[in-house]
Amino acid sequence: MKDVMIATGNSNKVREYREILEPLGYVVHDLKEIEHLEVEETGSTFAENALIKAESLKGIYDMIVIADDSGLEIEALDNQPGIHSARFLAGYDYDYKNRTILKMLKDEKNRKARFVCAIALVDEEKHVFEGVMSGSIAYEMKGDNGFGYDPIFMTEEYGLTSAQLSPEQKNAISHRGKATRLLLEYLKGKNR
Ligand code: ITT
Repeated sequence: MKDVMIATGNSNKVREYREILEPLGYVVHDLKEIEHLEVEETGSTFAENALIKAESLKGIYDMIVIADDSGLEIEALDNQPGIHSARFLAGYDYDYKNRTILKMLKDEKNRKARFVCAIALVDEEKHVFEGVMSGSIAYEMKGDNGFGYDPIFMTEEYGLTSAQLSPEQKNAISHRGKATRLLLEYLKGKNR
């Protein structure tokens, strides 16, 4: 049995990783209910920040450590909020954050946006797996599924916001789904 630590304070992420890793025979450990992983994300890319989170725990836990970093890049806003997605308008809820973005883009024709996810795995070796979901910023909020910026993100594949998709539909095209499938391929190769 191989032990894996998931370095995140986000319980949704822990659940998703459990679903993927336990069927492969991994014993999944997490940091329990801490609100936020107390690591300064000082990197300038998603990949750097995912590695910073994973490496911060590698010294403490003698097992494989996995962490990820993700966010929304909006072309007309210089790719912001980007790596600052979790901290953008800190203290406000996502209803307010999403309304604010819609206002910022009120007269903007270029609505191009993308979600990015980088998953870092630190063992004897280090690996980063990246996934991207391309789309655009909608003109109004729609849908109740998902979380975060999903209600304003119009997907290319469905012509619906990612908050209007079922979890399975979103997972099939999402940044996190794509990065996770790359991680899975790597782990399957290792276990062969
Ligand atoms: P940890 O750092 O502890 O893992 P976190 O929730 O802070 O947990 P991130 O630093 O990766 O996670 O922040 C990602 C932010 O990007 C998140 O707060 C959302 O606002 C946004 N985001 C990422 N993926 C998203 C998705 O699939 N749908 C909507 N918003 C998303």
